[in-house]
Amino acid sequence: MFNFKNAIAVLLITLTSPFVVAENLTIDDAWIREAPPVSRVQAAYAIFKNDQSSDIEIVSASSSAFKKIEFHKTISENGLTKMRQQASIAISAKESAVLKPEGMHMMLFNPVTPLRAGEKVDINFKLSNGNSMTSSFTVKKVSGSDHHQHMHH
Ligand SMILES: [Cu+2]
Repeated sequence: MFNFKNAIAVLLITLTSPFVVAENLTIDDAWIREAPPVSRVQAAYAIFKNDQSSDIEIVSASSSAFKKIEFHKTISENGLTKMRQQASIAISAKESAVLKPEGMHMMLFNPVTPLRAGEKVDINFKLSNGNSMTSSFTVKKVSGSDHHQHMHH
């Protein structure tokens, strides 16, 4: 017998959104910069939007496609551009944390296989409250110089 209630439940599960929501955190515009096959490090960016009335802290990130993921901040010091590792990404209540080139970013170390533009990679985030969430990142080719190529030796 056709069960209308179950049919709606299945439909809702099937309708996946382009971004992932956990609690009141939204991850949007998630992408990884395509790197040359010889590269052992590449950068990832995303917009983390906190819609709740309390702060959210992302304490770690991991992916089966990379050996290690770190949070970095690009800073200018004595005229030199440097990267500093950050312990976490903090997103204030009702605010967004924007990870973008030349700013906060994720550093992805030692890809298991070279990733080409158009491929998708899941990255899992652990929050300070013990919860975690996963978001799909799309590899994109970006023309122009990539300072990461000579920053991590
Ligand atoms: Cu970096």
